[in-house]
Order: sequence, then C-alpha cells, then structure tokens
Amino acid sequence: MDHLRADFPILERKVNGKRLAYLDSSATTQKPNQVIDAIGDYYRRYNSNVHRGAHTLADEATTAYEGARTKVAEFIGASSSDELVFTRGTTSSINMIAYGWGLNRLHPGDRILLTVMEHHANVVPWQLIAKHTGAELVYLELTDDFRVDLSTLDSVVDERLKIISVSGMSNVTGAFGPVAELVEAARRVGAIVIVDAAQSVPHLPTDVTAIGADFLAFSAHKMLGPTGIGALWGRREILEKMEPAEGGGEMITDVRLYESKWAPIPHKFEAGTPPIAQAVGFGAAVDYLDKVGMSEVRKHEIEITQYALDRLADVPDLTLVGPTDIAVRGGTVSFELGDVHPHDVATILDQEGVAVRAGHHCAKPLMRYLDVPATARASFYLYTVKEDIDQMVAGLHRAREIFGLV
Ligand code: C6P
Repeated sequence: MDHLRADFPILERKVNGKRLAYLDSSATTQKPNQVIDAIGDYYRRYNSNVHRGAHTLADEATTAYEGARTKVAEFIGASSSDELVFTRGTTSSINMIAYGWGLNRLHPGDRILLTVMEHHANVVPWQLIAKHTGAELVYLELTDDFRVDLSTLDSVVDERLKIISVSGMSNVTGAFGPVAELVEAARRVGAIVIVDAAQSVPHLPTDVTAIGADFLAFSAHKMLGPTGIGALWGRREILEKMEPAEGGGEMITDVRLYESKWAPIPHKFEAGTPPIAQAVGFGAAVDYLDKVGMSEVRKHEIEITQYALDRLADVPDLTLVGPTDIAVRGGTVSFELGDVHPHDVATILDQEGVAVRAGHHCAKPLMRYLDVPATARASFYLYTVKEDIDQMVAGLHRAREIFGLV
C-alpha cells in the first residue's frame, strides 16, 4: 500500500518541522488527488444545479450526481440505488431515521436498544425521540475485553423492542459491534436494526444484503471523500413507508396549499439543493477504494494495527483501551499513558509531527462506563505505514521523559 501515499498530497507536508504522521483517520481521512481533482473538475467544467435545469450543464451535473449514488450503492452491495439517500453524514442519517421513522411509530413503553459504546450521533437523537414519544432507552453493556456483552440480550428482546441501533465499529475502542446477533434478535420480535457504519464501511468490505439490517448510516469524509455528505441506505419497503424529516424543494411531486405529495425514494428524503460537488467527490472516493479493493484495505489495516498493538505493548505505563484480538477490532487504537493527560500526550506528539486525537471522542457514556476521563487515540487507514507508528512510539517515549515517567 505504500505506493498509494503519492496520491495524497497532504502527506508530503511537514508539521512543526517534522514529517507528518497522520494518525487521525477515524476523525476524518485525507483525500487523494483523484477526489480533489473530481471536485475541482465539477466546479471548473459543469457546476450546475441538479434535477431542475433544461440545459447541458444541468444534465451533466445530474448525471454525475446520480452516477455517484449508483457507485456508493454498489459499493455497499445495495440491490438498487433507490435505496441510497444522500445526507450530510452519519449524524444526519441517524436523525433522519429517528425523526422520520421513530417519531411517527414509537409509543410510550416501546423500547430502543443501544449499546454503551455508541457515538453521541447514535445516542442523542434517540434521547430526543424517547422524550417526544415516551419510548424508553435500553443499553447493552460491555465485557471485560471491550466487546458488547450479549448475556443480557434475551431479557430485552420482547414485543416492546422496536428499534436496535448499534455501531459497526467503536470509534474509541475499535471493537466491532455484534451486528449479526442483533439482527437475529430483532427478527424474533419484528424490530428494525440500524447500523452506525461510520467506522465500519470505510474499513471493511460491506454487503448490506448479507448484513441483513434495515438501515446503514455512514459518512464520505471518513472514506477519502469530502465533508458535508454521507449516506443512508435503507431497505426499500421501509424507506417507502418512512416519513421525510425535512420538507422543501426537490422532494415532492406536487404541492398544494395544504398538502403535498412526496417524490419517490430516495428523492423524498433529499429536500433542497443537495451537496452536488460533494457527491461527485464521494463517487471518486468510492472509485478509488474499489480500485484498491476493500479486502486489501482490511488486510493492510490488520497488519498495521497488529504492528501498532505490538509496539505499544512495549511502551511502559501505556494502557490500551480496547480489545487486543485483531479479529474483533479495527484500526482505531485508544490508550492512556500513565497519569499524563491525553491532551498533553497529543500536544507532545504534535510537536513530533504526529497527529492523534485526544478527548472523549464524542462517546461520553462510554468514557463514563469505562471510568476513564479521556483517551489518546491513533487511527489508521490505507495510507498508514509502519514509519508513522514508529514516529508515534518515539513521541510517546519523549512524553514519558517530559512527564517524569522515566
Ligand atoms: N466520529 C471521530 O473522531 P459525522 O460527524 O456525522 O460524519 O459522524 C458521526 C459519527 C457517528 N458514529 C461514529 C461511530 C463515529 O465515529 C462518528 C464520527 C469522529 O471519532 C468525529 S467525532
């Protein structure tokens, strides 16, 4: 994979006079020239609004926008591009389900099942919907090795359970969510299953048909694409029943003074001018990943993550916050370094050219559950090389010296 780095111009820059070791891909990934150029090309050659104009540029923009939809749908194994809604990202995808489906169907006493490792994007919308509808939130906890504990699952699977929403991969611990088990449980009682795939679609081969869930939410910017766009895949029969959470132009077939008729899916969920340049960039990102092959991406991340876990295991005072078994985790590695505050760790690493994230990672319930105030987090992607890990480990030894751990 090393040869791919030449496609990412930002990786050539220096930070604080040092080679950049970008280890914050779970926050957002870097973008290859192919994506940057596709966006530039759109603005330079065929910038126009979509689905409206009767002119050549509008046709070209519409073809590119809908072409991107087809590419993203195929990338996740959807049987039709109609099932792929463009959104602003994972957060807006989950809110779309919460307000479009949850708000209109949940009643007092109904239950929404989450896990304690969810990102705020998969917690807060459900809290809001629970408040509106009188539904109740129920959580699965974790085992000692940071996996979702399924031992209490049967006790919450009954006719009250209407929605299960689970992360495909934790953005803190790197642990995969038990999606298959939860889909099986949901089927027993007719609940729907949502996968917050923000951290899984970018890193694992994905086939929505095989997964068997009802919705999958993800963001382009975590998979080489631009910010401002993501996707919601939904099962056709559910999308057809779901109410739009936003109204406006583009999403209707008719509007009268007191009522309107919705456009067919997916357009009824895309009110207003969509993120066209971003869709073009998203399509280019998917082309790039398709060319590399998602099995190769996963293979590379297994190798890099195992290398990182091995090297970090040799750093005294370092505690890993996540599973050690590579089979059940991805390339997002959280840790604590003695009692040095993770923000201080990140600041020292930054001085060494190493970009990591520190904090609660928008997963405060998980931090409270694990009883850690914050972690430092290194996260990898297809352009991560062992040299990046070595640079981080050298920086961690420097942090130990500065904070008197040696
Ligand atoms: N996690 C991180 O540094 P948006 O912001 O809508 O593109 O994605 C939200 C989101 C939802 N679920 C999971 C599991 C995520 O990791 C994220 C985004 C980033 O971990 C930014 S907080």
